Amino acid sequence: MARCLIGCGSNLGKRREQLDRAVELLRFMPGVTFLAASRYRETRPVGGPAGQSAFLNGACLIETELTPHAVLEMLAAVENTLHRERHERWGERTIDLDLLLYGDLVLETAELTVPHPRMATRRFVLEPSAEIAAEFAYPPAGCTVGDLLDNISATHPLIAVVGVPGSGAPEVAAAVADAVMGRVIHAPTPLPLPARYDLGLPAGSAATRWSQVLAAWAEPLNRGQWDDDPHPVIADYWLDELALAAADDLRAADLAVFEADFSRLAEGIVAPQVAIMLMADRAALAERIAFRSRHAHAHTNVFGDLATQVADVSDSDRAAALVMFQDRLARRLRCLDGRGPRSPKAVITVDAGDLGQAIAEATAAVEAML
Ligand code: A4P
Ligand code: MG
Repeated sequence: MARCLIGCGSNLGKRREQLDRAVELLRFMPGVTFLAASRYRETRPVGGPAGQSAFLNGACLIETELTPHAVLEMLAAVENTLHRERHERWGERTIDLDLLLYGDLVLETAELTVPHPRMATRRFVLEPSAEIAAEFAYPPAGCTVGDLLDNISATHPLIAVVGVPGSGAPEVAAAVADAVMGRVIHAPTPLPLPARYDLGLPAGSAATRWSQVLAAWAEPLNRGQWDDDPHPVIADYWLDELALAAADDLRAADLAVFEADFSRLAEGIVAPQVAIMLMADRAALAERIAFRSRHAHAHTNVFGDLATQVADVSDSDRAAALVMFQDRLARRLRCLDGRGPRSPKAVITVDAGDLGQAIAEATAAVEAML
């Protein structure tokens, strides 16, 4: 038997009746014990085409012997009974039922991702969920649903847009800040990728360079000078990226010094509640590196975060190195190599292949918090 948390939404037709019907149908499904339903809340539509009507959102808690895929099929059957039609992603719907959590399962298949990949920043999901299941564990962050709601309710949230050079993090951060009336913080210097990634940065004198960059990156995040502007702050970097890159570059003795500096500085800095991880594939990165080198003299800041080129390394090799670093960054962010004290509780992964699409996804994830 597994406990499941289910998110319900409707913004087309008789919203309340449709939600009531969905709850009713779930109550009488074979193999399902119904535990609780939240009240409904009216919420602003997040993402999707402009001009959509407001949603009613709620959540249900059930216990079931069905497998995760069978639960998904059951939800689809209920949606079909209530005339759910699918025209475009995030379009208007009579009913939407999402499997948010299935026990403590973490699963990623083509048809089903559990926990639901966008739930951790969604107030329209977390408020009704916390009402009926605040103690339900959210395994990716080692916390509860109630903690996730508290996390996005921080009075002065910091959102880190995280990506390798060329992923478009500065552009995405600036666009998100614009959309939510937030303040943007750009990395004071580019991420100095280690010499072994062969990106044309000078090797040697490494220890000094890393500690200078660390001081520069920590400065805007210093708790002491963090003003009390209530708007969200969107940074295009995460301090821990630096630790990860430095660990690749420094010799053991220098690394120990750097790590001691890092721990000391990190105590006084603000850690992000939310991270948006931009994932670009090798082809996209290679294309951007080539674009950047052709337009190096033009006044464009598109992908301005790409390190300067060296002639004898091909764009594709550099892109491959960046992809390697990106994978490690994603693992660190998702705590697959252990949770750190500065790890954000909410991590939203966004495909950075199409920058316009990435901006829309990232903006929707942040708007959903507010
Ligand atoms: N799928 C994978 N994992 C799951 C899961 N855990 N639960 C697949 C449910 N479905 C899952 O879903 C698309 C596909 O996701 C399914 O075929 C299933 O195999 P869908 O319901 O057909 O389409 P959708 O809901 O438009 O897509 P998506 O990406 O699930 O949408 P989201 O992210 O759930 O967002 N604003 C407010 N205020 N309230 C809302 O309820 N909902 C959305 C939908 C956007 N904005 C909203 C709301
Ligand atoms: Mg859905």
